[in-house]
Amino acid sequence: MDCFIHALPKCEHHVHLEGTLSPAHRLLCAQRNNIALPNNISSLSVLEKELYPADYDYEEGQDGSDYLREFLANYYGAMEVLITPEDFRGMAAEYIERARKMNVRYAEVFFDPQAHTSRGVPLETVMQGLLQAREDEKKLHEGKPDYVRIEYILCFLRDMSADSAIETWKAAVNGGYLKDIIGVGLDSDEDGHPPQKFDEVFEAARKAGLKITAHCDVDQPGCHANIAYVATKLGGPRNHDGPTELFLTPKYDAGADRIDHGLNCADNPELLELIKKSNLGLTLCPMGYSKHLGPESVFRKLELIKQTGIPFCLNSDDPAYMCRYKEKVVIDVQGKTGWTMEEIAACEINAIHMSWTKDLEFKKDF
Ligand code: ES4
Ligand code: ZN
Repeated sequence: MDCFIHALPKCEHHVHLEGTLSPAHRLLCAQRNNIALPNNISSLSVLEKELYPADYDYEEGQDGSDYLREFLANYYGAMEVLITPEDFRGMAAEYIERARKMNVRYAEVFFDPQAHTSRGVPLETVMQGLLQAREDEKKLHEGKPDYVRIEYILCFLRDMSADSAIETWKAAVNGGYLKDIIGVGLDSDEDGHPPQKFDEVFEAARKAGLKITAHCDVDQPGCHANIAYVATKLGGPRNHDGPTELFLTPKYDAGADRIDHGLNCADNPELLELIKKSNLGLTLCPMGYSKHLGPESVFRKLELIKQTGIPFCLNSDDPAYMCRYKEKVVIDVQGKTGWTMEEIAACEINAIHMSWTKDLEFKKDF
């Protein structure tokens, strides 16, 4: 089974590029930029042990109330070493290399510009690095069987202001970067920051022809209402870009084009019905929730969603922190569920249908 999962051509639609910042690259950037790591750590093994605890114990559920906030503090803290285009390029290149080794053939990757602009790192620096990594991959591998196609999704940080999101959007427009991204997303701390707060910026993105998605995290207050809003309203009226039988096309009266996470819809039959009617897919990250929700609850919800026929795919979220890149996520989900090869392959077929690229050629690789 593990060999089958390894060889299976895979897609990933829910991975935060900054969540792939490895201890090794973090140390390299810290040294290059003369930035001291917490506790003046200067050895890779100590950094791994102290700041990337491998205690991601999926067997034991634990109180998750502060889980996300604690995780986000680590996640944003680690980014202080990312200063130059080369730092961003290296981070993206490392993810692409890992994707290649796992037979991930296509990924739509989130990035968080405000996590950098708020530290004084301009959007141009971030984009230069990300785009260079993608260019390098194209130059060296396009046309070969191990080519990793990458699209970028620009995320707004929901715990920053709506004005800051608009400012970020304008910087992307003025920098000429809309052609370089496939969509926009919404991440960070959901508590007290419902999607409605970002109506204006999502409507602008939809009018510009970009795809739209938003995190509806797990066990966040208001998550059911947020899922309903994202599924029906986010972004305003949809562009009629025409259904094809090759891609999952949300209904024209749906809101977003996908939902990130959304696992808790399993607790609400009306919400399940709504998502099914809207023809939306969920980008689930089951191994990422197991730590705080407990595997029993996560896999019960996952099986329930599967039974409804709502399309979903399996993703890593923040693999450097959650100790599992895509291949290991699929292996562990299979281990927990006992799904057959056909059922595992069906998740990857869903992922193809849920993908946003207009490049139909990539389907040939699958
Ligand atoms: C995230 Cl797990 C999670 N939730 C919300 N926002 C995020 N950004 C990166 N990882
Ligand atoms: Zn996420």
